[in-house]
Amino acid sequence: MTLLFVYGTLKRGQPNHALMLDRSLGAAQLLATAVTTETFPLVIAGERNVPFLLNLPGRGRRVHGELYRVDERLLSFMDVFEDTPALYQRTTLTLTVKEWLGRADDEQKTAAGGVVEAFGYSTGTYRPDWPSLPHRDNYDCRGDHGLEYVRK
Ligand code: PCA
Repeated sequence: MTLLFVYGTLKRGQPNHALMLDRSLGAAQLLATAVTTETFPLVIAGERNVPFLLNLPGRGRRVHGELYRVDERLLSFMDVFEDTPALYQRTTLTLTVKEWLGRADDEQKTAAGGVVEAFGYSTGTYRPDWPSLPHRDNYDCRGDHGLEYVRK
């Protein structure tokens, strides 16, 4: 079992969420809404207005997203889809659970203080001006930023 935190286009209601539900790619189970325990800059950048969590802990804001249990097949697919390691790198993030949505008897639920570690796609391969872009805390492709996501 692997935990994956998503904060961008893979969240519910966002343009790539269908991939999380596509059983031909693997399996994902939504466990909880969660927020990063540390702060990071979450910026919308590049020609396609893509959300990036910059691997600069201590800067930016705590980033809100969703915690999933995924199988190895879906994780392997996502590594390719997210162009890892060129565009993003899959790193371990510490999350604080906000609302538990999974099974009541799930072992993860009892994790101390609702703090769990999960993989997430962050990046250290960003352009020098990206850290000074506006810092978000809850990505929405239709937000008032007006930077609509452009699919590959
Ligand atoms: N997809 C991944 C990283 C950013 C993105 O758009 C996610 O939703 O977490």
